[in-house]
Amino acid sequence: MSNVDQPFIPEPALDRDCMTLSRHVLQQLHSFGAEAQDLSAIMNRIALAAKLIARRLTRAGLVAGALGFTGEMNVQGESVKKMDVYANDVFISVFKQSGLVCRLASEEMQKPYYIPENCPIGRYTLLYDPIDGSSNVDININVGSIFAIRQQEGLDEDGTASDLLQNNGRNQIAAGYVLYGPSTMLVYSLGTGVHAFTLDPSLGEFILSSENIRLPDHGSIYSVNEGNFWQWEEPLRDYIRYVHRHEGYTARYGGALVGDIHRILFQGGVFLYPGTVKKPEGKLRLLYESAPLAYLIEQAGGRASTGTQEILDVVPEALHARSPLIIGSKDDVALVESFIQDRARAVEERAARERSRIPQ
Ligand code: FBP
Repeated sequence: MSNVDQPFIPEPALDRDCMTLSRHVLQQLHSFGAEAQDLSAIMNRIALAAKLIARRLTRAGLVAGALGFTGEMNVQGESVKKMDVYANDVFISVFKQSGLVCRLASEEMQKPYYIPENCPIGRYTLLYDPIDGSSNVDININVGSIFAIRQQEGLDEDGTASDLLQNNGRNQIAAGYVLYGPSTMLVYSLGTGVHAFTLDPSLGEFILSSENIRLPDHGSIYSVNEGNFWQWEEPLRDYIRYVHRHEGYTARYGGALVGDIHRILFQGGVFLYPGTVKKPEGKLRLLYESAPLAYLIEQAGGRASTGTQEILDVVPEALHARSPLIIGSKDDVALVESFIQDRARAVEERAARERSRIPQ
């Protein structure tokens, strides 16, 4: 009796263990065509970068020169960690000889990096933050990597990446992050839902662990560095006073955006990195921190805002442009925004009253 007569029903564990990232991408795209194969291959290279960085992080305390500062400052004006440089080089190395990604832009590089052998055949740009939460690296607390894939428009011969400054975050064709925590997880979206994979070290493969993740409309968690309280505009202070005075709120802040967003993705709530009086644009970088995470969270039913505009509608003014970020469950983001709108309305009403007092 041949096997065509008996449908092949693999045991559940086997079927699960075969749902690798590259297979899931093809399944999501319902295609084995060239574009789908390219995106599947790109995601597979990002997975390799994540494995290499995870290996380095898990043994960092035993590897000479893995921890500490390089003594350099990066384009953000921040002291560079050795792990930042290692991780940045890993992302470049995994795309060499791929014919996939022509240009890489990262938090650690002033200008984009071009892989000549991939250009112009490689039609994609990778934007990434190689190590998110660098301040956690040397004390063994979780960190992450953040990535977004965009179509490269034009040849960008002058190397200014001007095409990236003409479009908003809705131009991303895929985005995600890697969380280097007790287990290493990769969470991504191609615009068809948000899916999480867990690295199985015994297989060396990222295996699907949660599919079509949806975050609740409201969560009890608020995540913000309250140490900046006196640097914020009044509406944000009003919001924090509100959650301090109301039952049902709990503070969680890990010092690494990826870790805080991962918690909110699974439990709901809101993360805030507002602008300050001195730096109204805030700290976080739009193209490789805020926009990729906004893409994910919107796909999971949440929202991401600057306070007055959807993050995905913001067109960057520069490669390393920053933006205030309020992200998470949609009711909680709306609550924060309401304090900003109330304050703006009060200011406007006061101005109108002033104007009405001036004899015409
Ligand atoms: P890096 O990508 O350079 O680590 O910066 C971003 C970040 O570390 C976020 O991960 C985190 O949410 C935030 O900065 C922490 O900033 P602060 O120490 O000001 O609270």
